[in-house]
Formats: sequence, C-alpha cells, structure tokens
Amino acid sequence: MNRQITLASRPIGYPKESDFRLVETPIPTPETGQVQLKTLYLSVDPYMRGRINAAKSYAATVEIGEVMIGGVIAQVIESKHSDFQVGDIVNAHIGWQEYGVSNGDGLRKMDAAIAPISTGAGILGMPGLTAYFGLLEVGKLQDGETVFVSGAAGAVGSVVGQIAKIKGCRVVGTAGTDEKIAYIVDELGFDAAFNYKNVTDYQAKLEGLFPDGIDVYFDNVGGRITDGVFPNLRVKGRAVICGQISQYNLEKPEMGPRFLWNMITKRARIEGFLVSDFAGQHAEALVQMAEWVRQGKLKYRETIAEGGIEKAPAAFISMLKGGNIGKQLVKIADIAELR
Ligand code: NAP
Ligand code: FER
Repeated sequence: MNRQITLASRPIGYPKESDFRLVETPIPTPETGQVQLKTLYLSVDPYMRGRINAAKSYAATVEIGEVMIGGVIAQVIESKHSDFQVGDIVNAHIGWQEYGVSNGDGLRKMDAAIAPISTGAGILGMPGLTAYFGLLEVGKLQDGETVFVSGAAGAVGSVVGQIAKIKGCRVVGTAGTDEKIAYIVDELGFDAAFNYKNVTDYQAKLEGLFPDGIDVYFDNVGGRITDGVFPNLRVKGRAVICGQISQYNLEKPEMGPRFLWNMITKRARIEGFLVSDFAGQHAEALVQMAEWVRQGKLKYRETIAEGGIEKAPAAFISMLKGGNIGKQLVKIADIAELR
C-alpha cells in the first residue's frame, strides 16, 4: 500500500498534527509515458502554510482530503518514459506520499556524485535558488556592500549570507537561538549575528551593527525585525522581500509602523519575488551553486526527521517554530540498488 498525508482540517494559528491524516491507498502504477516514483526524502517548507489556507494566493490551495503538496527526492522504480531509467534519482512534486507517478514534467535528475541527493531539496534546490536569485538578481548585490539577513540559520537565509560573503560583503544575520547564532558566525562566516529573541529595539540594534547603514536587506521573516530595518537602509538600499514567516501563523494581522517616509529619503527599493520567476535560469545557477559547494565556499546543514511519512506533520510544525538548522527534511526510505 501507499501511505499519504492528507489535509484533515484548515489550521487556525500554528498547524496541529490533527490537521493532517495518514491514509493508505493502492500504490499507483505508471502508464505509457510515466514513471513510478518512490519517495526517499520529503521536503517541508514554510510556503506550505499558505497553501493550506482557504484563500488562494499565488498558487492553488490544498483542499480538505487532498494529499499535501510538496517537493520530494525520489527514486524511479519503474519507467515507461524514455528520458528516465529505473534507479534514477529525481526531484519531483508528488506531495507527502511514499509512492507517486509522474509524466516527467518538472522532474529534475540528481547526480549523487556532485553532492548527497538530499541537497536537491535544499542548498542545490528550491531554497538555494531562492537565496541566489533573491540576493543577486532582485537585490542586485554589489561587491563590498553591507547585507542584513533575517531567518539567517534556515535553508534560504544560511545560503544568502554565504553568497554575500563570496561577494566580499559584510554580512549580519539574525535567528532565534544562540546555537543558530554560533553556527552562522563560527561555521558559515557571517561577520556578526544576534538572537532576535534577546532584543526588543531592532532599529537601535541595527544602528549599532550598521553605523553606515544597510545596502541590502534579505527578508525571510517580516514583522518587527523588518520594521527596524527601514530607518537603517542606505541611500539606494534594497529590501528584498522573500518571506514573512513571522506572519504566517497569526490569527489576526499584525499592524506595523508606517515606514515609507524612509523609502523617500533613502531613495530605496522594496521588491518581492518568487523563486519560480527565475525558472529559466535555475539550471545555470545550480551549476554555479554546485561549484561553490564543491569548493567548500557554501556549507550546509540539514535537519532530518526520521521515522517515515507519519513524521511529516510534526516536522513541518517544528520547522515553523524554529526547530531546524538549515533545511528541514523527512527521511522516508533509503536509496535502493536498482541497476
Ligand atoms: P527556514 O528558514 O529553514 O525555516 C523557517 C525558520 O523561520 C525557522 O527555523 C525559524 O527560525 C524562523 N521563524 C519562525 N517563526 C519566526 C518568527 N516569528 N520570527 C522570526 N523567525 C521565525 O525556511 P526556508 O525554507 O529557508 O524559508 C525562509 C523564508 O523564505 C520563509 O519566509 C519562506 O516563506 C521564504 N521563501 C520564499 C521563497 C520565494 O520564492 N519567495 C522561496 C522559498 C522560501 P528561528 O529559530 O530563527 O526563529
Ligand atoms: C515556488 C514559488 C515560491 C515555490 C515555492 C515558493 C515550491 C515559496 C514561497 C514562499 O515560501 O513564500 O514556485 O516552489
């Protein structure tokens, strides 16, 4: 049988495990032009929180009773598709289930010789690409600038800071535990970092850390941390709005200060983006990212929940509450020797 996680109810505030249900269905079999996939790792990501709300935003909402959407790293276990062989490892979008079929659309082959296959959902996948395009294309980062990144120890933020260091920038990050702060400074090479849970006046804290102001702010979290940034932007500064995770589980919208005056005096730019806006350039960016990983210029960590598909809801909730360092994954199965 195939085991799947479906949406049982729409969460109010933080999701609960009871908002999800484990169901068993027959393993789907491939037709001509399709492959059969076995999930090895499942990715749990912040964007999924928005996809289980009733209101559709940039993408379709998951209906009650439907399998949770999401990316996986999977192995081809049967192929009726000329581009894929049994044994191939692919990044696929079959959602939270142990087996699925695909007609090949959106499948990306992984090369285990380059890096462990789990990185295809992290540093060499969607989150890494988000960091790359957000910082370099949207943020138009220039060598030697000053960068502040929120959510700095997560899948996206940890890569943002390291790319900024590769570009010779001064980088400060913020994250929610002292262990994460030590990790990004001591292992990833951030110039400075602070635990946002120990600070109340973010504007003053950032004034101290950036006496000459911030050129690029990479925002993963929004809320009060972000409010503290705008008065500290430099002339021609850029605020790249990648995520607003501090707002995703609120039951009531949070009101903030009116900061737009700063955008006038700093002649600054705020721009949001989706990683998919750059889909046509993902392949070439991954070549560069893989090279940086190979050279040791990009380091990464993964937080991997063990125990199979039934652990996916708990891993998702844990990630939303800060339980992860680097990319949060769920281990589903081992690679098999199939050829
Ligand atoms: P992640 O950072 O690996 O994990 C989420 C982290 O958010 C948690 O570990 C937690 O770390 C932090 N967090 C949770 N609640 C918070 C709060 N109230 N205030 C501050 N931080 C909080 O996740 P990710 O996959 O790298 O995604 C990071 C952000 O990028 C998310 O906002 C996501 O929506 C966004 N994103 C956007 C795109 C795009 O195309 N625009 C693509 C991918 C991701 P702490 O311990 O530090 O609190
Ligand atoms: C995508 C566009 C955006 C995508 C993920 C995101 C999985 C994430 C957005 C967010 O976290 O806010 O195509 O693919």
